[in-house]
Amino acid sequence: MLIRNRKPWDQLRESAATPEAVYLDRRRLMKLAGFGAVALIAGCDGRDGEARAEGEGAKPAADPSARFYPAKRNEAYALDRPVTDEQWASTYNNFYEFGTHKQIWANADKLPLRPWSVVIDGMVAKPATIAIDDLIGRFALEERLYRHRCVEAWSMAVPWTGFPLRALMDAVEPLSSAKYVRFETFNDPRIASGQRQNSFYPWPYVEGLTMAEAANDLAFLVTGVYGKPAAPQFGAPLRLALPWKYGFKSIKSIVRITFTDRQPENFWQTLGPDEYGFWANVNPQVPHPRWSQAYERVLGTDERRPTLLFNGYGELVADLYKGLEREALYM
Ligand SMILES: Nc1nc2c(c(=O)[nH]1)N[C@H]1C(S)=C(S)[C@@H](COP(=O)(O)O)O[C@H]1N2
Ligand SMILES: [Mo]
Repeated sequence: MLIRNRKPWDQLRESAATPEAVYLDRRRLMKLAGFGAVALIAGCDGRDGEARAEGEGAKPAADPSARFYPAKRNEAYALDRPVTDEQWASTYNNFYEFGTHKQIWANADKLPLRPWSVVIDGMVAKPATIAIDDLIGRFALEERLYRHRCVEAWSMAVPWTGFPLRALMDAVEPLSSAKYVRFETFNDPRIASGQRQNSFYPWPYVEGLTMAEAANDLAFLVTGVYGKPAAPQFGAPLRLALPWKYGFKSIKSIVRITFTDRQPENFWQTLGPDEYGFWANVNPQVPHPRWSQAYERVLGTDERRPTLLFNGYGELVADLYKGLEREALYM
């Protein structure tokens, strides 16, 4: 990533301002969204009242989705290495909204996770604005052990909880004109210290996938990790996990999912087009312009491991890239 000096003021405490720009209340959401669409995907099962009550207090007592954890593990996704120690994975993070260093977990704790809603729009038959707890309640959660390979050449192995992105796509019915899915993170400099300090970055953080990539079995929407609701630094309350791609594709704290016919230009591509591209599939043989990708440092250990093509998931994803050999598939 772009290397910046860490400044003492990176550590300044946040104000506790209410982020109205991102978190609309449920009543307004029902008015804004097509009511039918919301009812159709989200249902009205009474859980929403619970979420609202939690959201109105200064500090929510408990995560309203806690009862869904731990979810049953899907054994189809096996690891070739131990799961990374939770302490390491939750204190060594990339989340530029909260700073350019790895110790952003304390800053990220300022992110209010409720109320939270996700807008689904663009080329889709059933656009909707969905409260996060309605979304979580709508899909069967499962646990998957996935490897994660950051473009900076460190890696981890994590027990994510969530549901396949394809399940969401099936529910909202993208139109045949849609060629890509675009994901967007919240943008609120009052909450996110990194968005204040690096105001010249192209916020909000954006990522994108082709429809075929999004529909692949591996593409996973994450709500929890280590058998419980995800902490903010992991990208709560909703993030992607795309284990065959460099970590920057796995966008955190999603507020909008848009179906489009135009290839989304992602955050890192906008910042450094010579170093980061759209596809970003893991490949040990294609170096980053400033470092090798042949090996990875395994987080929480002294181990240096050879990196695998598609991060070891080639059997499941290599077919997605047939005929695209001329594209910059590995940056
Ligand atoms: N919104 C947002 N999503 C993001 C990032 C970010 O800075 N902002 N960093 C990415 C990068 S570079 C990596 S490696 C992973 C890190 O996930 P982790 O902190 O859970 O390990 O999140 C990705 N998703
Ligand atoms: Mo990364």
